[in-house]
Amino acid sequence: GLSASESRGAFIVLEGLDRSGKSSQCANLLSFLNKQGIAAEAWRFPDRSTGIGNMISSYLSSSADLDDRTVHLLFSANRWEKSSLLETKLREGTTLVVDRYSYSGVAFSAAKGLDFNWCKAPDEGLPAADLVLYLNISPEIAAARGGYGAERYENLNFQKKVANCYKRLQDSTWKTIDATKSIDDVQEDIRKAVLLVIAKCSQGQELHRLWS
Ligand code: ADP
Ligand code: FDM
Ligand code: MG
Repeated sequence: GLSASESRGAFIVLEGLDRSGKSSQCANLLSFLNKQGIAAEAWRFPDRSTGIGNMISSYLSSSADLDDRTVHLLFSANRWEKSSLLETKLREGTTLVVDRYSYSGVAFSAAKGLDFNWCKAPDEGLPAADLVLYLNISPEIAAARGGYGAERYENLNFQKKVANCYKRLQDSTWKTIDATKSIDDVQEDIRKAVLLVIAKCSQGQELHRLWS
């Protein structure tokens, strides 16, 4: 773990329904931070580049079928396999801007009807985000943004269930962002919150673990 006095990068996660704007906002945020001279990297989960990530990708594109619990554990394993690098980066002072994390893991699997606490269990002990930016949008407005792609979970009924499960995960590390504003206005709200948490972490804010 990290001692309380060490300066480190911030662990920032963007969450939200499909088409809430996560990927656009992560890209904008990363270029903003880099222009400010702040060391930062953009990550995303699932990380489809690993062996486990390949299995997940096949599942999401429906070229493979997997049991619900099995795929849940693969998503979790995909975070665990990146966790030591993630912690090293933070310790080296790099801020991580991460597109989805354990919060998606629980919300999407619980939306299928799996038990909420069972869904949380495999991620227990992973580094917890310093800030979860929840891009809040109604499932209907999100769906109207050009329609969904062909991947699993990209339908209105399922997204409504996901939204309800996300609500159950919110705690003091979450900040709800109004994702119905323009891309630039959303980015402005995000930057304010992010600069505050980067300052806190550079002053030695302790890294927490899920699910505390
Ligand atoms: P996500 O990664 O959450 O699925 P994206 O960033 O890929 O979302 O955005 C989904 C679509 O919605 C894209 O076509 C994007 O241009 C559009 N979009 C993103 N943010 C906004 C916004 N604030 N207002 C209108 N359209 C947006
Ligand atoms: N997803 C993502 C999960 O079901 N569990 C997880 O742990 C994570 C990280 O995978 F439908 C789902 C959420 C979404 C899909 O899509 C990934 P994007 O477009 O790569 O974010
Ligand atoms: Mg995306």
